[in-house]
Amino acid sequence: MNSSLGSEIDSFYESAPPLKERDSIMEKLNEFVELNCKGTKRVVCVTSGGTTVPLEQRCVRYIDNFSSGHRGAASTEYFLKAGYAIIFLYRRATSQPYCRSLPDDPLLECFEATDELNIQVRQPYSEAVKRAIRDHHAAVAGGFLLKLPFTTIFEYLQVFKIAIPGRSFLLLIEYLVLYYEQMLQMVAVSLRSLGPLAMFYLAAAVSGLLCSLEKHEHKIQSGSGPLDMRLVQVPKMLSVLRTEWAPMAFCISFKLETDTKILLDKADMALRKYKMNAVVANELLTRKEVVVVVTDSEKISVQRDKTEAGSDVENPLVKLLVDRHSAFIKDSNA
Ligand code: PAZ
Repeated sequence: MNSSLGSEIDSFYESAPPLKERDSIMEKLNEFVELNCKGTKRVVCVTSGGTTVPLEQRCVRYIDNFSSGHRGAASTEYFLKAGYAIIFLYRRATSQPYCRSLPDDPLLECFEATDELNIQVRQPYSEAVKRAIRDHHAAVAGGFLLKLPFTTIFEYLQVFKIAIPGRSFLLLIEYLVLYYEQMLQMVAVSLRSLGPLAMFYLAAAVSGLLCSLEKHEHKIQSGSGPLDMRLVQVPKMLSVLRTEWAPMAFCISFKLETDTKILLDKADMALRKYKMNAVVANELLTRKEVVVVVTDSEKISVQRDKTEAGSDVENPLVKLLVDRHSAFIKDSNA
């Protein structure tokens, strides 16, 4: 990592508010790692939803992002089906695995009281609710699905930094590395050997811009005339992920554009710049129908199967990436 990027990242983490619930997140991660990071079990970290950018330190208002979290939630289900253990790093109140077929407005629509004590699922929803409960509980109770929520860009990057399985994944908070190595020696060994078995599937729409917080501690007053706001760039963590945190993992990032003319070029640039194994290119309006997987030698168009009711593009996308991950693991072990 070049030193100017290093100091940018240092000052980013220094200016970030401390992550709440760090200890309980660490505890959950430790349990997950102990259970899953052994043998040939594959682990994928799926990021999902958009990050917010607070405008004030004591935040009343924030800039948000359109992402619904559908991509991350649907993909998580398919990765679980393919035998992966998942760290699902998601924006609070966005789509959740196994809940996509349930109404969210309001969820109570699904239920009715039969008498004072009993509640039952209404007929039209009964199959969907049963399936959602069964599959979700099996994944969580089996320890294959660890859900970690975030809202702000700060939380996202801090949890992300902790969540990354890799020997040198914590650049800045060394005590956490020590914590891992001392407390869970077995986990550290298995993390080291996890290498290519780990995948990163970075579907979250992470804000690239950040409000310079030193300016506004308190609520911005709307009566004080037009507001000049300075948005600074968030340091690009993708290159650090690739070079420092998880150099041996299989890394997939996403590129969203609204202008189709620049989409593939931008995906190509990201692929090379951040040394990703693949970049999934998608356009805002058609993102649920088609994506293009860009690798160093191919551009593969992946489409939703329109002949199948309820189908989605994440199903063939995850199948393709699981195949590519298998080939990557084979090559890395050769
Ligand atoms: O969350 P969603 O299903 O509504 O949308 C998915 C997506 C468009 C956010 C994702 O596919 C993506 O492109 N994420 C990266 C966005 C970016 O920062 O370019």
